[in-house]
Amino acid sequence: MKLKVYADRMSQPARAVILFLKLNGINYEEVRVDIAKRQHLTPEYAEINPMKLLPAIVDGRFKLFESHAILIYLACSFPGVADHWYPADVFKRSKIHSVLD
Ligand SMILES: N[C@@H](CCC(=O)N[C@@H](CS)C(=O)NCC(=O)O)C(=O)O
Repeated sequence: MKLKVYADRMSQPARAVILFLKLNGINYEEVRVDIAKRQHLTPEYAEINPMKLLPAIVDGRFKLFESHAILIYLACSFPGVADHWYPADVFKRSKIHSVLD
């Protein structure tokens, strides 16, 4: 089942997730959720993200929101993502966390 990304490209964190996917050649389906039309406030979207914010992803039965958590999940879950995105080395990884946090 293809990874689904719930996004409105007006959203910077949504764009960050989409850029990461594109740069790493990860196959995904973008589901447009229009903030201006308040589509993120529907009960259907609340099933995806109870916080009713964008972005969010659904990967099979797994749902996740918060862009930094999503980026880390993608870096760790998809083969072929270069180590520099989320390094195994604890010192280098800590530098990534200091930027994300
Ligand atoms: N810390 C969250 C921020 C999510 C967020 O605030 N998204 C905004 C768009 S940039 C949103 O969905 N706003 C809709 C609203 O506030 O009703 C993340 O990085 O995913």
